[in-house]
Amino acid sequence: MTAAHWATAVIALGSNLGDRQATLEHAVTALDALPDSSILAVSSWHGTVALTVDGLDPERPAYLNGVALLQTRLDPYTLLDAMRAIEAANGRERDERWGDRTLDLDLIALDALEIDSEVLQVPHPRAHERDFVLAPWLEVQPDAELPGHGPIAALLAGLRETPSPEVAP
Ligand code: A4P
Ligand code: MG
Repeated sequence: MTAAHWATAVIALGSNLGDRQATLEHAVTALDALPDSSILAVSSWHGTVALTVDGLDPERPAYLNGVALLQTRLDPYTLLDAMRAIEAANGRERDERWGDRTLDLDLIALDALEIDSEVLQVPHPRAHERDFVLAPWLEVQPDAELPGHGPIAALLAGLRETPSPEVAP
């Protein structure tokens, strides 16, 4: 379904299996090809240590993470379905929570919209505490605010008082 107004979706991309950069670039191309949608900006790819339910785990394959801004008229649920289809087309299998994956696409924010339903929470409930989301987002939208949490520059600065390791891409 198409909403009446254009909005800017902040989409976080992550991969820690296979040819990570090629997968992320395919995903950006696929997002740009969605109906009523076009990519406005894409961050660089950041090498990051895998965060698991037990904490940061340097023994797991490292991630490449980035953020894309997508101008879209799709409603949030249609966009989520499309993102899940792109994950599936790129070999995503779901088993373990926060497990290794070829592609993860998370909807971080959609303008100032707030949604808290069973299948979709926007803003993404863990984005404010994630260096691997905030750092690439800051590159493409330095003045951005995360609804409910404030400017992302301040959130990232706060996290970096207790730094998490980055690894080479
Ligand atoms: N869902 C609800 N809200 C959203 C949203 N805003 N965006 C639902 C996307 N999905 C949303 O996600 C589980 C369910 O969340 C979906 O069915 C959707 O309806 P999933 O992608 O199947 O599973 P997941 O990604 O394993 O779970 P989750 O809880 O979304 O994980 P996160 O929080 O995305 O974390 N370490 C590094 N270094 N880099 C990473 O990118 N990513 C994760 C995944 C863990 N560790 C990481 C990274
Ligand atoms: Mg996810």
